[in-house]
Amino acid sequence: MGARSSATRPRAVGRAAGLGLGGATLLTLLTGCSVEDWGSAFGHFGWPGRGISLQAHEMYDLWIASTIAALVVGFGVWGLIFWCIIRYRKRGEELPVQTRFNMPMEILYTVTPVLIVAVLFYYTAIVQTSIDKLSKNPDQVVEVVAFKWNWQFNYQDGMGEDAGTVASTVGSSDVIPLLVLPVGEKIRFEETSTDVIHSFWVPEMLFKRDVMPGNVRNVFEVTLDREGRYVGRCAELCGTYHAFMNFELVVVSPDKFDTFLKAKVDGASTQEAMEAIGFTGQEAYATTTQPFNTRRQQNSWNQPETVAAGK
Ligand SMILES: [Cu+2]
Repeated sequence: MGARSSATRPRAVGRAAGLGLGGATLLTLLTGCSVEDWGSAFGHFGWPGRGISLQAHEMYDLWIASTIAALVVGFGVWGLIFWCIIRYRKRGEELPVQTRFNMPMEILYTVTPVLIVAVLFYYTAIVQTSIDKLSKNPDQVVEVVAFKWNWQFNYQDGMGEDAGTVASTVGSSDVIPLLVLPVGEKIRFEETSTDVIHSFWVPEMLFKRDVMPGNVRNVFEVTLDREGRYVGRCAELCGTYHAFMNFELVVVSPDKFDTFLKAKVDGASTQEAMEAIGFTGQEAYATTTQPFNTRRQQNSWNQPETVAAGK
């Protein structure tokens, strides 16, 4: 009697744990806890939040949901490992019953991983297709030109290499370039590099894409949905001043954007155009690029002192 009850106890514990886990999952589904609630409870699992574009939200949901699914599977596996270690620990010199080729078990642990991979693949393919989708009529086309070691942003009047440039912003050794864009509009980015491979990266967009030299033109579209100012960086090690290759994305209302672009078209500098939409003084310059800035003369270790002093 005693032996029997000690054998059933671990099984009951395992069953209760399984029920608890399933119950907790069901409860969160029924109480309507969103993926974002889960994400913020765990510090977004390393990402800087839910992002600032419709595309970012899709990637965020996929990332958080698959991480949680991985953790659930992980805890299940760890639970089984520890349960086996304790339940079947060595108790004497007698060799336990040797079993092998348990067909249901073999099938179970072949089918389960295949199912998990298939589900992950399915959702990844859906999100990836959506992120890469290009529309026929984007609201705004920006040509991103990367070079050693800065950025130029050309506002285009059409798509493709033959389109004309309406206005452009370029960074220098002293001024960090600003990329001003409207909220809620479909923006098409067309990337090209004049020298080596760079990578356009706005961490808050949860997205980066390589900028290739030559005739490879990477194109993607983004609809921004949160106004604000966000740091942008080069994410491809491209040479000596790679770390200083920063820019700032300024997301404003469509009205402000139109005013900005009109000022640029009329010949204003980027800073003057920023003042025209209410960003005066220091706000007309990049504010988010710390701890790195592009004032190379002051930060560089291999410049003559005269250069290091300023001009
Ligand atoms: Cu670069």
